[in-house]
Amino acid sequence: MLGDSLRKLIGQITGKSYLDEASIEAFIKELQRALLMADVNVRVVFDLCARVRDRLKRDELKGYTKKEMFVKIIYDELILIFGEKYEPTLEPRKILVLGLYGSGKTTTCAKMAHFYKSKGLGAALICLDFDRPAAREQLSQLAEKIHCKFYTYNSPSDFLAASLPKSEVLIFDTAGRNALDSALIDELKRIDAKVQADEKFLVVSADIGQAVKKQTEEFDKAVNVTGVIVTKLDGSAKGGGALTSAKTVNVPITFVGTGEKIEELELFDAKKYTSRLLGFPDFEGLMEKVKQLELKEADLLEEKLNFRTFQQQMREARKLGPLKNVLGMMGAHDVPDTILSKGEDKMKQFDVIINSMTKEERENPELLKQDRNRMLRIARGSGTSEEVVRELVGEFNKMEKMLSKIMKNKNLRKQFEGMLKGGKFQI
Ligand SMILES: Nc1nc2c(ncn2[C@@H]2O[C@H](COP(=O)(O)OP(=O)(O)OP(=O)(O)O)[C@@H](O)[C@H]2O)c(=O)[nH]1
Ligand SMILES: [Mg+2]
Repeated sequence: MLGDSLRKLIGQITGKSYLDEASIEAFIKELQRALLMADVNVRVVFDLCARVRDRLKRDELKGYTKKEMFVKIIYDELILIFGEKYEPTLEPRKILVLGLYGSGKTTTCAKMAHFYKSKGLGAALICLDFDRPAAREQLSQLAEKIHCKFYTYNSPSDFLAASLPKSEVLIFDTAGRNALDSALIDELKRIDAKVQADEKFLVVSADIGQAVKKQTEEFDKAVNVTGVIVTKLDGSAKGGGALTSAKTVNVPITFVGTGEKIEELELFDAKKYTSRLLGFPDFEGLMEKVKQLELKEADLLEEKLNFRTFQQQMREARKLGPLKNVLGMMGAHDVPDTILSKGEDKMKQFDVIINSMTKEERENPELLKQDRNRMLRIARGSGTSEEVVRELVGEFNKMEKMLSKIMKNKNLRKQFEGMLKGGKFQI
């Protein structure tokens, strides 16, 4: 799936301790590959990659690390190729639904009627598929199911848009074809002239592949498409083509179908969709958190380490919320859940233990390290055991060793970052 490959890529970027030109280029190639595999149009992919390269050179870091900036640029640019957030007009209007055979027109008409009804509007379904008697039956059953009005005609000449209610959302289902041939174009043009629709939504199935660009352009040329609906997004790994085609003819993706059921229709929101693809429901919030965490790391390097500062660091890390997301963002993708949840429990225990120390002990770790009686007292006072206190001292020692090494060697500072990001250090 596109999401899988993108998440893997983001993990690799954030997990890398140092980004040089060569690795950036390799990651961009990987991004290119992931998008092409998902059937995103070649032109769109190359333009996107060019913009990523360009912004990497141009954009100020604004407090982000280069890695975060890289991820953020990818995120921003993906949003751009998917479009925007669709805000439907919640007023009576006429919506004409077009598309090739089996793309999901009829189902989507009913889903949309259900959607507008849920927003308090009246909705009616109108069958303009004169090719198959079964089409009429299908839409009529759906109308019944969602309790909305249904209109049908024996032939195109019987149909008169003027006789339809004016105060409702009217949704017109049309006939499909194997391809957009001249017969279909003529029929759609005739219908279009009669209906005088406010919206003309082209329905494309997510698995359509590279053909989508040409198809969207042709429909647009024939009847001026105003929006695209992508269906079957639940079943395809290749939705990238369909989702980016709308942008190429400058219309929005309006709705996406995510299943066969009436309720399985969503308003499209490029930001939300991209965040979901990358595996971060609240991407911007997360970026903010990671930035804070990195600043804390910087503080840690400046400040003398003792149990008081150690405790502060742990608390900060805990405040950041779902540790898995934060560590994931920092590249520690391989950290299994069990270690993470154990990590959080441990942190709580460590916190209580540090609270049971005297102020002196907190400021002077040496006092504790050499004195078993103190350890036993703290274990009793915190309701833990000597074993856990020793574990805390052990963690503290590890951190201290690491920090003193870093202090002696500037280059190691970078490695420290990498180590935190590689998940080897459990906070
Ligand atoms: N999984 C899934 N199936 C869908 C979705 N939308 C439609 N379908 C299924 O796709 C099939 C075709 O849907 P229709 O709504 O009949 O398509 P159509 O474009 O009206 O077809 P024609 O009128 O024959 O051109 C049906 O089996 C639907 O249940 C979707 O979002 N997800
Ligand atoms: Mg149909």
